[in-house]
Amino acid sequence: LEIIDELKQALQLDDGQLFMAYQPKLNMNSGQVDKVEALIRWKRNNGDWVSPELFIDLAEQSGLIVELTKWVVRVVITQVGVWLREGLTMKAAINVSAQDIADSAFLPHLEDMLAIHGVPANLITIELTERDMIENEERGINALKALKALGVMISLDDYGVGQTSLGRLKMLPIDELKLDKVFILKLNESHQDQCIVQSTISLGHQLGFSVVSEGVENSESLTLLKQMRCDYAQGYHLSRPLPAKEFINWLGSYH
Ligand code: G
Ligand code: G
Ligand code: MN
Ligand code: NA
Repeated sequence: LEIIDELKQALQLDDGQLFMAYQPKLNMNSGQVDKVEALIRWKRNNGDWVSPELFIDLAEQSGLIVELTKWVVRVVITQVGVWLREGLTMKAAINVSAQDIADSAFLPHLEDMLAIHGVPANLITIELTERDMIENEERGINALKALKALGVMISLDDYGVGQTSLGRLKMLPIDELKLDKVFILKLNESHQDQCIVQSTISLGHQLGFSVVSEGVENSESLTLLKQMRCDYAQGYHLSRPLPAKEFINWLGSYH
């Protein structure tokens, strides 16, 4: 079987081969982990792992991404609802593609899931890369505005490595800039990265955006980001993406 057919089958079976991992995002203003990024994982029944880089790309090429993202939205909102009823208010960010935003069924599905699981829209962030935001401009921007009107937050993922001009940046209906990890991985060692990150945080704040750094791998970088007034930090220094139960264990021992 082709990988893409196996993926389709895994989605239909929903037998645990596909699951979501949750990576903590530290709110640097409060010092609390109040948010996660949800990242899909696939462990085939034969024990092999398939990289999301590979199968997300294949899913985008084949159009299966629309169905996959619907599954992701359902699973993540269900989880956030379960946590809420257990007394834990945890925000979650979901990665989506240009095709999802263009799909007229995406917003109603999201709205349904929020209603069914009693999850306030402001607990959910939609992450889109620059490339995904730029695809089908006008229509995409209108769809993002409709999502924003629902109350979900919009984040521009992998910021700084794509083609978003500053002129476009001010036009996009976003709430958050997520600095690409290439600027963060060696932040502690690189004067240039420090200049870029500090400037982007200032720019983001002056445009009214929250700024997130991903790829924080050491405590020196975390300290620098705090000094630079970055709003959220995410990376292996805090935790790798973890299955829900492991994330909750991690959270219990984090302080
Ligand atoms: O998680 P890493 O965890 O290796 O993810 C690799 C790539 O796959 C990243 O670019 C990430 O945005 C993307 N990705 C991970 N999970 C999802 C998902 O649920 N949906 C989409 N569209 N992309 C995802
Ligand atoms: O959606 P996005 O492309 O931003 O996905 C984030 C990717 O970065 C995922 O593949 C995730 O597993 C990975 N990641 C998260 N934290 C770190 C980190 O500290 N270092 C590195 N190298 N990768 C990270
Ligand atoms: Mn992301
Ligand atoms: Na990304």
